[in-house]
Amino acid sequence: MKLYYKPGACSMAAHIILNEVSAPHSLEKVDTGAGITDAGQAYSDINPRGYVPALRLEDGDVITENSAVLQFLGDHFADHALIPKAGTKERLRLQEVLSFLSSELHVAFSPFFTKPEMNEERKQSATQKLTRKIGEFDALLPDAAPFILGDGFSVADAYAFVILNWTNFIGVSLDPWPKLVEFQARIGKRPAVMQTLQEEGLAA
Ligand SMILES: N[C@@H](CCC(=O)N[C@@H](CS)C(=O)NCC(=O)O)C(=O)O
Repeated sequence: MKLYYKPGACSMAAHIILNEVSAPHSLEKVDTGAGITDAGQAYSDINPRGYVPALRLEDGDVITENSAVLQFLGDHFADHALIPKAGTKERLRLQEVLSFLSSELHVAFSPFFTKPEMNEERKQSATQKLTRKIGEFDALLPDAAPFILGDGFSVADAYAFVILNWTNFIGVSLDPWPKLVEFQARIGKRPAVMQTLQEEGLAA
């Protein structure tokens, strides 16, 4: 498999999962602004929508959209129990969380990356919306279990970790949500996560 990625971007969730399961894989960095991969290929030939992640399978097929990529990896490496079985209520819960992460929490960070020059008023309103979404995610996390779905690490934890890590780049503190601070520390200590941060050039 080959993962098209950008350091620190949402593609890092799939990268974490590939490392969690020790899957043989290669990585190709994408300059999404220029629309070109490290190997000099036009990225629009891989994902016509121009964003990461994209996962190329051994048969040449390409999967895009983080929720789909993560569910594919979870199902493909089913022995690692990183995703509930398809068709179960637990799987539905996982899909609920992935949908919230991609269409609510992830999107709430977008203004900080796409319009970094926004004025103070817009920044305040974007920050308000973002902190509301962070609070909603905090409420989704169980109080007495380490991971989003309970006792087992899942693909949703990897995605949540990556998104919440962006607070470090935009100067928003997670301190008002101690459960999230602990969550980030817990996930950040996983060997696969440390390896991924290292490989993407983001290790502290
Ligand atoms: N709907 C897509 C959104 C993916 C997305 O927003 N990717 C960002 C990085 S997190 C990206 O590649 N943006 C283009 C850029 O940064 O230039 C998904 O869920 O996979």
